[in-house]
Parts: sequence; structure tokens; C-alpha cells
Amino acid sequence: MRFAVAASTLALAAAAMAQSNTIVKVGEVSGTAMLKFDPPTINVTEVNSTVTFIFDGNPGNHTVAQSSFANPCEPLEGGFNSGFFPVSGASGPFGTWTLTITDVTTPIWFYCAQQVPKVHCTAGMVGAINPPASGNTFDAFVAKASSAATVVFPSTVLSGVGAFATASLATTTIPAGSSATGGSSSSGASGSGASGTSSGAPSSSSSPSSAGTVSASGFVAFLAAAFGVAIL
Ligand SMILES: *[C@@H]1O[C@H](CO)[C@@H](O)[C@H](O)[C@H]1NC(C)=O
Ligand SMILES: *[C@@H]1O[C@H](CO)[C@@H](O)[C@H](O)[C@H]1NC(C)=O
Ligand SMILES: *[C@@H]1O[C@H](CO)[C@@H](O)[C@H](O)[C@H]1NC(C)=O
Ligand SMILES: [Cu+2]
Repeated sequence: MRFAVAASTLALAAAAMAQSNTIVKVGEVSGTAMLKFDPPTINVTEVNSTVTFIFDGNPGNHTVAQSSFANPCEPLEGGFNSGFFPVSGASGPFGTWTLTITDVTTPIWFYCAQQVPKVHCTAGMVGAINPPASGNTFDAFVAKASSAATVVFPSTVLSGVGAFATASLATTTIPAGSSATGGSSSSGASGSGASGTSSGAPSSSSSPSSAGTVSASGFVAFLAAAFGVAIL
């Protein structure tokens, strides 16, 4: 019933907005803990689309930190970083962190900054939003990361280059076995579309614009629809 209500809310919102919500799993592929983002690359075509990272790799303790093609495992100046979210236990708690994409014309590269007990970035825990199909491809980025001489722990920063978050990593309870939704799904970034889900908006530590906060609520509606669960 909750699913049906949320889904119809989304259908209304989708008709009004072209932005997409894409889920990226952090440290988990098909229910198994791995040093990966899943999917590792996504295409975002509409400004103000959102990408939500679900930290549910168990066990896991990862970050999503913006880097550059040139230096895959080092923070980009002015880049975002989610901070670490440790997971230990199949039932969570897990983490969610949502970016709103403001530039869909430039690739956004990111990595996991965890280095304990091993370095995740060089092991392939990197990702990209809108990587080029030729030249500086995602495969080339992974190869560069694998031989990175320097890996840096950045501090937590909500706003990045071409993308920003309005809230810190929030706690949620997503079934550990649920897999990525396989790309994107149209959803509501609109206030009216999200108004049915008053509970669950992640607490916001900084809020550059009210629209960004509304976007976070829209995502909660999306999550509820995608997983049929209550979001904390
Ligand atoms: C998660 O990793 C960070 C960085 O290595 C570390 O400082 C923190 O203590 C870890 N948290 C847990 C609960 O292991
Ligand atoms: C993303 O775009 C690239 C071209 O830049 C394309 O090769 C790839 O298939 C696209 N991926 C998806 C999931 O649409
Ligand atoms: C994106 O959101 C910002 C802030 O709400 C708004 O000013 C801008 O017009 C939006 N752009 C698009 C293409 O929807
Ligand atoms: Cu990691």
C-alpha cells in the first residue's frame, strides 16, 4: 500500500519533471560487499537530477569523494566528499547521501578515500558521472587509479564542482540484499510530489537553497517507492 501510494506520487511528479534519480550502491554489488560503486558509471542528462549513494556494503566503511581524471585518488579542489559511513551488520544501519547535479556537460569523477586496512581507490573503488565515451574514459580512470601513487583522505564537504549535497550522510534501513535499480528512474524533485512523505527527510546541516531541501524529500519518496520500506 505504501508502495502504491508512493508510486502514484512519483508518476505525477515524473509527468511534471524531467530530472532523474539514480541510485548508486557503495561497497556492495548484488548483495555482496565489494570495493566498488554499483553502477560505477552513470549518465545524467538533466540539470538538477539527483544521484543517491546508498552505503550498504556490509562490512564496509567508505566515502564518495570528488577527484579528477588526472589524480583519481586525491580530492578535487572545491570538490565534494561525503565522509565515512561505517556499516557492520546485515540489517544496518546504512547510509544515504544525495547529490544534485548542476553540470551535466563535464565529467564528475569520484573515489572512495578509505585506506584501512587497504587502499580502496587503487583497488578500483572509483566512479564517474557522465564519463566520456572516448579519450578520458572510465576504464582509463580505473587504470590510472590502480597505479595512483598518492591517496588522500579529504575532509567532509557537501558542495562540489558540478554537484552539491544539501545534507550530510543520513542513516537509513535498506535491506542489505537489494540491488541497484539498474540505472535511473524518473522521479519528483518537486515539492508537491514529495509532500506526502514528511518523515524521513535527512537532517540538513547546511541548506544553500530551499529547492535543494525539497529535492532531498523527493528522493525519500523515490527510495520508499524503490524499496517499499520506511525510510528513517
Ligand atoms: C571508518 O574509517 C575511517 C577512516 O579510516 C576511520 O577513521 C573510522 O574510525 C572508521 N570507522 C569505523 C567504525 O571503523
Ligand atoms: C552513457 O553514455 C555513453 C556515451 O557517453 C554510452 O556509451 C553508454 O552506453 C551510456 N550508458 C547508459 C547506461 O546509458
Ligand atoms: C535547477 O534548480 C535551481 C535551483 O532551484 C533552479 O534555479 C534552476 O532553474 C533549475 N534548473 C533546471 C534546468 O531545472
Ligand atoms: Cu571504500
